[in-house]
Amino acid sequence: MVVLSKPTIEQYSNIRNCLNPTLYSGIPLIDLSKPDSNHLIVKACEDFGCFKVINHGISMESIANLESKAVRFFSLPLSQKEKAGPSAPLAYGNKSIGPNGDIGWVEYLLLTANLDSCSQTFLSVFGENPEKFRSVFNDYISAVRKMACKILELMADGLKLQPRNLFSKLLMDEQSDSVFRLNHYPPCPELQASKGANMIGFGEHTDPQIVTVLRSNNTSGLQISLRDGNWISVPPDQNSFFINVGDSLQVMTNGRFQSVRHRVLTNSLKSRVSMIYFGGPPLSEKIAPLPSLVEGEKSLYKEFTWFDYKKSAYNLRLADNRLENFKRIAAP
Ligand code: GA4
Repeated sequence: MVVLSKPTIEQYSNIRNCLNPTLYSGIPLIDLSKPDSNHLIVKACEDFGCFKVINHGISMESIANLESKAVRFFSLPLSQKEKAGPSAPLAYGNKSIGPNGDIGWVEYLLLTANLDSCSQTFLSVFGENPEKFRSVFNDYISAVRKMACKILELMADGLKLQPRNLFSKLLMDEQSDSVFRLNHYPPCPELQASKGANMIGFGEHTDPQIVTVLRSNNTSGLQISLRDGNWISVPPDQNSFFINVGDSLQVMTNGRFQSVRHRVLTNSLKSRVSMIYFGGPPLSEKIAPLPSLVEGEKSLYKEFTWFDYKKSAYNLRLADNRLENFKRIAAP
């Protein structure tokens, strides 16, 4: 991240005296080892669109190994990080997020979740041992994908859907279009001077995929929007993973689950690093409300392919409500 001069900082959005800056302790915490977790997950997805999980089965070693690779990558000189390239399989970006001009106090690396076909040349941005990075990455991704699939199966159970792998098989598919993102939000010391102001690291949005699995270091910054529209801060938690419903799951559940609006604000003192797995279906997969969840109710969304939805998501700004365009009856 380039250190910005004072005038440049003005291009970043400030949120003054943001509502409820205190950390909110009401986000559902699900113990994956408990037999009633399926019902609790369904309730959390209906009420919040997100929840935290413990007893997730992912080793601290696997998390720490990848986090240290991420921290090391972000500490490299900009010219080295930019070798990652602007698009798949590795896309490094700094300040501008996505193709539509959203700006944030963030730098990131976006990777395809399957690095098997990614050449050593690409991976050499991580240092002299690309194969070591590949193995640390693969360890983490396979553990996180396994957990995401378990959660999706518990959701299917809780919703009484058959077969129970009807969501998880989309992530397990060889063609699954899942992505992984490393985000670094450097501290912004200038913020200390303007008391009560927060700056946007990653603007408000919902995730377009099926499910998101987020892990961050011990620094706050993530906020979610509650059903009443208030923004609340999610406390950092080293024991859990933060899971959120994506737009595609909202559509498949015919709106019973809601994808959660979230954003990240920067800290004036501490650096935040997050590692996020976005579980997505194959590009050709048709996404539509599941007939058993529509029974007796109106189908809220038109059918679309993940390819089309992704394309439209990338054409809209982060804060736009993309799903509106896919509703059967568009909002007046
Ligand atoms: C949000 C979720 C994931 O980070 C992401 C993001 C993507 C990007 O960074 O390129 C998008 C954003 C995300 C949705 C709207 C578009 C696309 C930035 C943006 C402005 C990788 C994804 O799949 O969608």
